[in-house]
Amino acid sequence: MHQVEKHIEFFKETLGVSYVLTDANDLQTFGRDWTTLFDACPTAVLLPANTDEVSRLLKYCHEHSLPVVPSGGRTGLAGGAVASQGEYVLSLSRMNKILSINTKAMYISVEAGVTTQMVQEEAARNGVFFALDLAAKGSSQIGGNISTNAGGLKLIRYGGMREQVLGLEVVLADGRVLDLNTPLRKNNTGYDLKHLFIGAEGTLGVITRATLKLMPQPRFFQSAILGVASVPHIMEIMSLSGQHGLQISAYEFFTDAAHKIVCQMHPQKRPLFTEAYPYYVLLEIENHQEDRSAFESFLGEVLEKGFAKDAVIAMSSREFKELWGYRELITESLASYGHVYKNDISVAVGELPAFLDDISPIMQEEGKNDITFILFGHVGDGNIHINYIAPKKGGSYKDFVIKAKAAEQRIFKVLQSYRGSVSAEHGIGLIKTADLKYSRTAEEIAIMQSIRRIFDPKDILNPGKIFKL
Ligand code: 2HG
Ligand code: ZN
Repeated sequence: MHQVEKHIEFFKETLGVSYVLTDANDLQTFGRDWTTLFDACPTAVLLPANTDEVSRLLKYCHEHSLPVVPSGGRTGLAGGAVASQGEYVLSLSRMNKILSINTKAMYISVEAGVTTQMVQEEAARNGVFFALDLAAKGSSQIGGNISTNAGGLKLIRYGGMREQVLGLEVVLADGRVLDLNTPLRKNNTGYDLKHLFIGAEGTLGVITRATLKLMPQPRFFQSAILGVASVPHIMEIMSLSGQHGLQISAYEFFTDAAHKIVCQMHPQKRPLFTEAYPYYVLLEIENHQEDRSAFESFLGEVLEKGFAKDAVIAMSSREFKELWGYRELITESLASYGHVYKNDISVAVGELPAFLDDISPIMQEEGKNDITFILFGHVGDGNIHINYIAPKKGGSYKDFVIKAKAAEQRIFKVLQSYRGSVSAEHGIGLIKTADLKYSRTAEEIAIMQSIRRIFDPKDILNPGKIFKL
């Protein structure tokens, strides 16, 4: 029997025939994430039902040196879940149970395949709150969120995924199960190994279970979108909110070009203001008590001082959703517009205005090469998404990416001088392996390689992702 057939036979015996997929459509679906740069080419998709099955699969793959791509909701934007080299995709989507929720000790315990939204809804049903919020929450899975240390829309208030994790269960490359899954809030007994797996993009182990923090449910939300003339004004508004004692839970921005494309692709979305402004800021305040006056007096001062030119305030939960739509629809609108290439960078929050000034001549020059730059993102965290776009009729995607990458390298050199990050939240995956050097020193990369060798000496877990061994 051919080697591959022997492996498939073993997987079918272990999981049951229905849970080993080799059909061309399934391979295409499970072999890619939301990036479009790579071809999907896995050998098979494996769908274990529990930790024991994951352990048996990995033990076998380790013994036979078979490459494995751990796979969550595949909403990633860095190619971290792409299987383009005949790998075996290990999808945790059948492991989607909420295991327990404790509203006194404020934690929820789940299997890795539950979606972010399922956790949010289970928390809300129990009168508490799970703080991670992402535009992709309906599909993104907790295991993937942890493996990529997802950031999202409320990081400014609650931190990213790392801050939500209390405990983890992880299956190592050779099948050993590492049980770090306690709800302890404090534990200073040596190295806290769970942190190694958070943001490791599936290269150090496969996360099978997690215990996550819960928070009291905020009851009152207020939000507004402001039309703003300059980036320094965006920063002034943020610091003024602090002076008014407001607890900001989201501070997002987008340029007029982003706004125009959302309105173009979604005709039901009318332009926000009669006049166009260079930037729009979406800010959200969460409160446990209703207090409209503080928000209103803050907005009054923002307008009076000229930091914003105009404001639209959500007066109901329908309007609140409506306002968020202008921000959350950007990624999808760009994808339906044409060719897209993405950056996901950060600098220290206070350095954003200077950084954007420094890269503005690059964007202007490169704009002459038929690239339009769309800026948006989590400005309150210093995390900017730069999307390079062009209409499809202008040429092939491949040629467009070559041009976009040339522009990107110029931007990354400036970023390096700010000691910024080439990936603030999406990760390195396959897309940014050559760019890791802009944000990490040779010593750091060497140490990361040594750690990876300890956990995965045969390099079977997500080989080639983040860096090569
Ligand atoms: C977001 O903030 C996501 O909406 C996607 O991180 C960003 O499309 C992007 O570049
Ligand atoms: Zn983002």
